[in-house]
Amino acid sequence: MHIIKDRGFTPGRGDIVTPKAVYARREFLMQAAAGGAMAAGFSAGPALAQTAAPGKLKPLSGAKSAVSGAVTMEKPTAYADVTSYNNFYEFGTDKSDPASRAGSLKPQPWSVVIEGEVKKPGTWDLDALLKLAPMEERIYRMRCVEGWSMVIPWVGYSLAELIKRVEPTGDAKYLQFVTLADKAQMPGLRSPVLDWPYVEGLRMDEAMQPLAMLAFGLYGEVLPNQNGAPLRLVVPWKYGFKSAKSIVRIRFVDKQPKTSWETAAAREYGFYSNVNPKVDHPRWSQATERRIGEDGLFAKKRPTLMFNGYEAQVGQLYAGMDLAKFY
Ligand SMILES: Nc1nc2c(c(=O)[nH]1)N[C@H]1C(S)=C(S)[C@@H](COP(=O)(O)O)O[C@H]1N2
Ligand SMILES: [Mo]
Repeated sequence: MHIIKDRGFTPGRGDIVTPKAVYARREFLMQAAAGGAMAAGFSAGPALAQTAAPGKLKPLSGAKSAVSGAVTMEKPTAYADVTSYNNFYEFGTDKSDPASRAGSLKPQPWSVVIEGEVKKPGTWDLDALLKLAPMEERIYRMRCVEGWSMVIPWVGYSLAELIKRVEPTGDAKYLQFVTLADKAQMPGLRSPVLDWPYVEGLRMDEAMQPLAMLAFGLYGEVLPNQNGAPLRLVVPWKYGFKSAKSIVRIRFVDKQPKTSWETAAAREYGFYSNVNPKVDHPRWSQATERRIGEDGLFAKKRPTLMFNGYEAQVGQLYAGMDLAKFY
């Protein structure tokens, strides 16, 4: 966890538990699948899954994305780890809470309200959102501000697809994402650890960058509740807390919107929250990270990459900005 208000809790190494070794590792089939298709003389077909579906939830497949930087060749983190080591404070602050408690989340029926500075405000049903653009599988590195990382095969499409369809006005400079806050479904709301609902934001040009994604699934299936069903944001060049789960409302606004983590501790969690190994968190270094699944006794830490390795794609968005000031 990041912090617990007023209790001086220091996050970091201590709360990183070793993922249970008993979990079977899922085979990473990308090379095999791609190689096999290539050998058989097929071009990469649209339905060619890059990862094996675990067979737990409704299938949701996506074609390999052509967006620059959208498919890392790094090995995806095991499905068991992706779905059991989570931050989703609406269900509690322990890493295991979302997996054990998010069964009470009802991901359908679901709708998302679009409001503010757009020519086409309105309410989108989940079904309409699922059909809005072709689904893609994108394999992103994800870096939590706490110092751990994963590689996750998401299914979804660029947030820009939705933005274009609702036609932002000239005054739309930022987006605010509002997530579900329902005490009946979310036991963690009883604790005032954050200002509910959990809110996040992006600048318009960040939101339009094709890597910024609306995700509806992972590992070829719909999102497990603990990962933010039925839809969430995924912004791979920013710390994980920007990737808001279980979104119910998107506001187009003219001023930089408030975010839950900035409200909780502005000095520690800025609006931008770009992954940056040179800008330390006030209470710990951000220079290295622990890849979940590699944290055995002799596992080396990995160096954290500028913009989480997406500098070629997103660096220009921040040209001329002092990244120590706009952290
Ligand atoms: N609504 C909501 N979204 C959230 C969070 C949260 O507590 N509530 N935690 C964030 C943090 S800190 C991280 S690291 C990622 C974790 O996503 P994952 O559990 O799917 O890996 O979700 C982010 N999105
Ligand atoms: Mo995080």
